[in-house]
Amino acid sequence: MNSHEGKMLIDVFTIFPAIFDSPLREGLLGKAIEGGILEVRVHDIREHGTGRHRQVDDAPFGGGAGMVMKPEPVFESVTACLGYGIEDLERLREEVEVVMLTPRGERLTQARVAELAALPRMALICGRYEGVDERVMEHLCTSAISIGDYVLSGGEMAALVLIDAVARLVPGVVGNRESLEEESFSGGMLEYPQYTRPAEYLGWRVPEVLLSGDHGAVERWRRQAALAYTRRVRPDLLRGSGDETERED
Ligand code: 6GU
Repeated sequence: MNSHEGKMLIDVFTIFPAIFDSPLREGLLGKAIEGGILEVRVHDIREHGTGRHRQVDDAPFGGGAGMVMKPEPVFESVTACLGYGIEDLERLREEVEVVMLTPRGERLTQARVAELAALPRMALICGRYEGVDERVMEHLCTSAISIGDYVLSGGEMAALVLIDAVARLVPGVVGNRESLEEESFSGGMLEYPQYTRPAEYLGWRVPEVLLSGDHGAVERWRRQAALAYTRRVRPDLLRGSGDETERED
């Protein structure tokens, strides 16, 4: 699954670096970073803003609402931080996956997450939702990703979603490999319901079969429960023979 034997390096480019502080310290991501399996470097695009005011955005050519992210701070921040010359964009793009987080991108799937997890490094550019000068997309990025059909105020939360999903697939980050193999989407179905102690709470008993110790019966019950649940909540996944995310039903 993973060709780089361990460590993954992610460079994030944003005008709001503080958003990343606590999500990268807590839980699974915090552990992965502490353990040296994952390294995330967060860069403030404003350090490469233009003029006395370190300007990072400007009004759109042709008019319209909102502001557009200027190209120079993004190009300069990414090339400088990754150690490439501004004349070396072709080599940069060959050597690093440079992802723009934008609602205009391709919708993220678990299959795409697995592809990214196999790379040794990637750079994530967090756009602001009003837009980023298209020359960044055309000449600096290698792909554009959206996390779903709704609009966020910026790409930062989406970048965190992507980092979390990718990090879990890097070997050594999630302890139990089995839990990765069984989970939702790897099998094209949603997960079966889980229960733990107490066996009865406020009069609600957990399904008896789960207490039976009959592993075959438990297995069959789970498969059936997953199927029934998926049919009700995400029937599109069952009709699937390819990219379920293309569907709008
Ligand atoms: Cl990646 N960015 C923004 N601003 N909104 C989004 C998104 C990304 N994905 C879904 N909505």
